[in-house]
Amino acid sequence: MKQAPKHPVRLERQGNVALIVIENPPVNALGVAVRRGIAAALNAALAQEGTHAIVIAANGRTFPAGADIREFDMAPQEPSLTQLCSLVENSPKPVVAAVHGTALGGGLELAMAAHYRVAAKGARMGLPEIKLGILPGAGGTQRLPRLVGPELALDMILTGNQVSAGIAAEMGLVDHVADTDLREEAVAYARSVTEPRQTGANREHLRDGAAYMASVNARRAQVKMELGANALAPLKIVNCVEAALLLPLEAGLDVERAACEECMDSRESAGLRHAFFAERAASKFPEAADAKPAQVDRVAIVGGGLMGSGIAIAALQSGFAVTLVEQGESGVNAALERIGAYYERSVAKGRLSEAQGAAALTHLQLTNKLDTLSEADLIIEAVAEDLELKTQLLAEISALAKPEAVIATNTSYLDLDILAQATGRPTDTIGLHFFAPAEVNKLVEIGVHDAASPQAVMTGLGFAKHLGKVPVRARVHAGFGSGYIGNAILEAYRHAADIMLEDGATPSQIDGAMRSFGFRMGPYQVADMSGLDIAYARRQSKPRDPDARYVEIADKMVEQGWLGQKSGRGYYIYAEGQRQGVPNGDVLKLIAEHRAQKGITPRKFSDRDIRDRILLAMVNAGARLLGEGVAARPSDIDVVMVHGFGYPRSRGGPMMDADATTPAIIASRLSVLAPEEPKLWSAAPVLSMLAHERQKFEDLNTS
Ligand code: T1G
Repeated sequence: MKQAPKHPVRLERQGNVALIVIENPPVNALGVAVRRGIAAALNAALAQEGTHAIVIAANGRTFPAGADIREFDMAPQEPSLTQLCSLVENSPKPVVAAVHGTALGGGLELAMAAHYRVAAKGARMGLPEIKLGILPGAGGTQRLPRLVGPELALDMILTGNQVSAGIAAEMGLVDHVADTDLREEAVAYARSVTEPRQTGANREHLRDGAAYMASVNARRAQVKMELGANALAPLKIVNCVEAALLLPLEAGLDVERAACEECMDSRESAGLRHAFFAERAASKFPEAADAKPAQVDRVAIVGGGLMGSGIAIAALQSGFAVTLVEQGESGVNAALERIGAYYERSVAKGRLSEAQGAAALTHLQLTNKLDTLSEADLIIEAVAEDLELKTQLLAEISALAKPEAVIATNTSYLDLDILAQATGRPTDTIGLHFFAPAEVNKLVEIGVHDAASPQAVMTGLGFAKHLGKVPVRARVHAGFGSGYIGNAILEAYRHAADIMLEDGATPSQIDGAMRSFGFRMGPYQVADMSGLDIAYARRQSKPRDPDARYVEIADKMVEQGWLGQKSGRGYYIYAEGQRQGVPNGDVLKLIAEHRAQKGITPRKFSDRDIRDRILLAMVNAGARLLGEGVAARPSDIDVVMVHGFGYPRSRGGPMMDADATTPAIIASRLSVLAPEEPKLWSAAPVLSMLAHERQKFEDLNTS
């Protein structure tokens, strides 16, 4: 992000009202220059003759969207945001905050320290610090309960959810919602008030201490039950809101500051902040940034199965006109049913109104006629992972598509070069690998092959961003082999797990170890959910790697008809309609026989051993992807694994986990494991990655 402008705060005048205007694009983050500017402007306004009141406003798209997250790892600089808020709150003249855009975190805290708040109609407000593993550290936990009461305050702070200007007005967080020009109405409002009104002195919601404490204690119990007794930031938030009742403001602010600092020092917060910036870095494709993306109004999706329908929904929800092509009447009806069910659920859950759902569907054209895609600006092929089927279909699509259309394949494993060549227009062809369910999962891998034009790449990137997705570039080279970033890492993950399974571990032990690491499901639970036959087909479709150890256990299970949830039996046994299974004892017998056939004497693995081996396998695979240029940055790999494969977000991702471990420890651990499976654990890729990263750092420091 660009450095803050030299003077990010201006002082203007409208008669007897002073206007403090913040200008620090892109989101008016409250970095030190902005804080100092506001403090100076406030003091200057108060020193001016005839100042009746002061309005704090911001130019650009939003009132400050928070503290500057990039400052968190630097030494604090005064005035802190807490100090600035106190300065505002103690102003002898009334201060009005003119809120527009998304006033978040420290931005909303600044607004709450003002005496009054006027919001633009479309403004949204929130305290999302919990999403960074911290808590509002500039008075949010002290002032919000004073304005809206403990219940609503805890709801907002523990979820990080935003509220609209209208709701905020109903809650008592906003005094006036502007109908026309925010600035003008804020100035008029400032003229209409005569006295400061300190939020810190507001006792309205603190009078009934017993009711307040009942809310706090109920929420504390709920947090412990849902998130566990070690949920640092959530429990600290509850403590701070409690302090708002029990202590005067200044003492409450001290409790909040200590709690915020403790959370900020946590590994969890470091992981969440890493994830925040990694997602934004991933969507930068410098190698194609100068290209102008094609204008995309109509999207055609060929294939209305689970994936195609999900992509269609995501596109409809983002305002695109959608043509969804499916084979035959039954295919079209099944797709319509899937999409209709999504909108019915959305309306039933209140996510959408009936009218919104109906309006979205008016932009959907469902057909079994392939030639309807001739008007589409972007065409996404989303049929089964079958090379012959896809190459043939892509050729047909290309023949019908208009000359300036961009063609994308949703393949996750097949060779993108071959598919791009099949269209006869490889420069216009890219990969757009969505993750199921595509209407929800935010990850899209943008597959870039040698012949893809920068414009096609930027068109795919723009489309993904317009869908609100997190795009990550995967640069594949001819013959690179299967999968982009995520599936290549996942293969290493599964390979490491299968080796331990063959050498002595059990499926439920490995799953348990990975759940305790923070994954929602372990690898064998995922395999049962996805269907063992899918991976089986893929293994059979490609030649075996002579340099890699091949574990036949999963093949033998499929040959027994144990396919996972779909057959009621896989690594686990599933009661009718149940998705939670119990370990399948027959699998343990199969594994024991398998080991005996291969002359393997089973040995014990600790949970720590299991996690280390799997993490090192993922990091090594990631290092290889970096070395081959498939992934542009280590943090891109983290984004893919967090969004696509359930890697615990609070750890940041496998590459950040590796960063948190010194290279020497990584190398020594790999040297122990390498003899068991060089393909997975040879230290070469990791060491070359670390050397490359160190060189980049040194170059940065010498430039
Ligand atoms: N600090 C620094 N940079 C930020 C930033 C922030 N708070 N918010 C956004 N950016 C950068 C972002 O990295 C990107 O940079 C550019 O702005 C556009 O962002 C004391 C401690 C506001 C909803 O958590 O949720 O206040 O990549 O791509 O999709 O209690 O940004 O262009 O170089 O996300 O339109 C609390 C975080 C902070 C809000 C806009 N605030 N930001 O979304 O744009 S902690 C937040 C967002 C705090 C106090 C505590 C979103 C957005 P670049 P973008 P967007």
